[in-house]
Amino acid sequence: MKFNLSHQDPKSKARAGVVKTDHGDIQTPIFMPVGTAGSVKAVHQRELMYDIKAEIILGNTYHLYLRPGLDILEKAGGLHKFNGWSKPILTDSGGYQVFSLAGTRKIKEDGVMFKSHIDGSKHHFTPENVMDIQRTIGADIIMAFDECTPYPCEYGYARNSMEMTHRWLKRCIDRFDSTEGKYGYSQTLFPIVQGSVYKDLRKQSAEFIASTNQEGNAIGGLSVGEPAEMMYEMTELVTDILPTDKPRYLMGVGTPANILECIALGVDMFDCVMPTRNARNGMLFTSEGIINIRNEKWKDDFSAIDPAIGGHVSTFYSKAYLRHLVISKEILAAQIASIHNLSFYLWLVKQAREHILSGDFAVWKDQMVKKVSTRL
Ligand code: PRF
Repeated sequence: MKFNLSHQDPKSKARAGVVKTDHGDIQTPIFMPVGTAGSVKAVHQRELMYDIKAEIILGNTYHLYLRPGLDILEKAGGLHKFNGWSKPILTDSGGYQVFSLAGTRKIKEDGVMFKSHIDGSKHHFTPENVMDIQRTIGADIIMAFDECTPYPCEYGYARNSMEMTHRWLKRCIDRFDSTEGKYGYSQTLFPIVQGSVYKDLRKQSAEFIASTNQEGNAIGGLSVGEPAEMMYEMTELVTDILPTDKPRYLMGVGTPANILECIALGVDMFDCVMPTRNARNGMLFTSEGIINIRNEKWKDDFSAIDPAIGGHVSTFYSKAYLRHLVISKEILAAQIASIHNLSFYLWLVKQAREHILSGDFAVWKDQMVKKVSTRL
């Protein structure tokens, strides 16, 4: 993997660049649709490629390891071959998913024991086997095994957890460096900054992560319930320390406004279930603001979902028709809404990139944050 930083916004910390992988280039800043179990829910791969114009998608180690399992993934020749997505893939390490299984997991220095949410069977994740599993899944970018602390989190717990995440990272790097990709293309490991909402811990973690000198870096443990201002403060503190010549990935963020604000703080990559999950509940993100499509007011609005962003689904189907599908519980409702919301997120980061390239990002961002946060 290579990262070429091409532009720096003069009035903010926003950057534009290109991440180069063996499965193609990613223009940053970028949003990565979440495909937990090898599928972006309600969206198929041709739509991801040609309608949404996704450049990279996510998969989850935890889900893919439990089902279909490593035997099948290896027999298929890796996740790209299995699901037919030939562009870049990033897999999360399972750190976050396992920790959200409160009650059915035990965290120790060696790793985490957990029970499958599918059949209750017991499993053990360690920094080493999580590297091996991600080698078998075969994503282009793989994530270190970390503990994502909850919010709120006591200082002592946050410190011990961060220190364990750092020790786990050394084990991840050792294992990653002593193994190779199984399918003939290269993989890159991103370490993850933790430290909850404590400035001294965040600083210490960012310095440690930077010192490991990997090809990209991630920021975890945010957007877990803390106020947005706190998330921005921690993000800025960390981006000020992480090397400028490597991509920065803010995990699990966020709303359109969160993404624009964090691009302004120097983040290059984002992922979030929000566009797809909220689509399935009838919440649409548009260039004019947020729509609850179930609302009576859309029942005879025959205007396109969002003519401004282009793309077939957003310009072809009307709000009234989509509302009808949602109210009638038609499967097509989830498809149209998911494709629209993802198209909007990809449109938004592309606009951000263009404004960084043309030098007026900061002014555009302030106007856009207001627009995209409006409830219509
Ligand atoms: N760690 C990992 N995955 C994540 C997070 C994290 O802290 C978050 C936090 N927002 C989302 N996904 N491994």
